[in-house]
Amino acid sequence: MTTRNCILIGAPMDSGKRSKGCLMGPDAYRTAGLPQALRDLGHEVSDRGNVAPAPFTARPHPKLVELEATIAWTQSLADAAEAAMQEGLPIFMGGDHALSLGSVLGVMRHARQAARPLFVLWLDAHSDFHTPETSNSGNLHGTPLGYVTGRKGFDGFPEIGTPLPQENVAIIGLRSVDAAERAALQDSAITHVDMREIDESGIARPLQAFLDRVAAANGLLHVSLDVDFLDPAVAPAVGTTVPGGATVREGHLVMEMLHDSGLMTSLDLVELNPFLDERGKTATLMVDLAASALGRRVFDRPNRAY
Ligand code: HAR
Ligand code: MN
Ligand code: MN
Ligand code: MN
Repeated sequence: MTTRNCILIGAPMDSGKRSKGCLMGPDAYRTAGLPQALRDLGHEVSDRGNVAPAPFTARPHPKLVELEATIAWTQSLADAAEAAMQEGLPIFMGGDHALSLGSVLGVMRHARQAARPLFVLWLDAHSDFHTPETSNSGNLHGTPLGYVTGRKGFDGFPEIGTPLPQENVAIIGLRSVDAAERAALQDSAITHVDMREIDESGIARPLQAFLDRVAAANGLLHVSLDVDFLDPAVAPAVGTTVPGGATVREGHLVMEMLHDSGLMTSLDLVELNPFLDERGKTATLMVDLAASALGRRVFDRPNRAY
């Protein structure tokens, strides 16, 4: 198996939504044994500690939650992502999904320098394709795919340069999409796979089709894993639970296929809210999923009682 240089970056970002607790995520992943799980697979692992936001001044906004803090995190995380991509495989331990505003931006900058196309796999119940204008909630964790694909309205955020092409994005696991997002998604070239399609045809087929496109383009692949991709019965530690999500095995199969493809070059683990967990079961499952993405085979898994 190829040894990877895994760079763990804590992103205790909690500004992407009103309800708090994701700031405890990085330490929950450490406590659940993420660094050792990856070392046990033979990888180099360096935990770089936690990133902090760039300096900012908070101002009240009529709709958007913690806009300035979110912009400040986007700045610092984009820099951290861009730097880590030079050295190895960054794994962002979130933190809410707004952290992907920065992680994906930094990876985009790296891909541009490396002259490689970037692809993004978004594993989520939600499409996170809002703009600050279309968002009803004002929660910016619902916007990162809108931002990186170049939708308008991200005033004050770092310039993204050439947007990520819609064709290079696949969202898998959908079951909660707001009306404005649905309209924009249907008009887009983003691949979007909902739970009904997964129920009917399985998760492997659309994933493999996307991975084949990444491979054919010699692309980099950023994977963003939202806890709520998983069914809340097995992954309760998330503020935005939606019933009817991916099973434990569907989650592992995605990760195992990612490993076999050899294509993944960066990973976000987002939306874990340890305050809502049950005896660490969600943190443990997320660590196991990350281990599968880095080569742990189902045959070799430790015995877990989820
Ligand atoms: N679409 C809803 C909103 O914009 C919920 C967004 C939830 N997003 C999270 N989870 N990152 O994906 O408020
Ligand atoms: Mn999300
Ligand atoms: Mn979600
Ligand atoms: Mn469509």
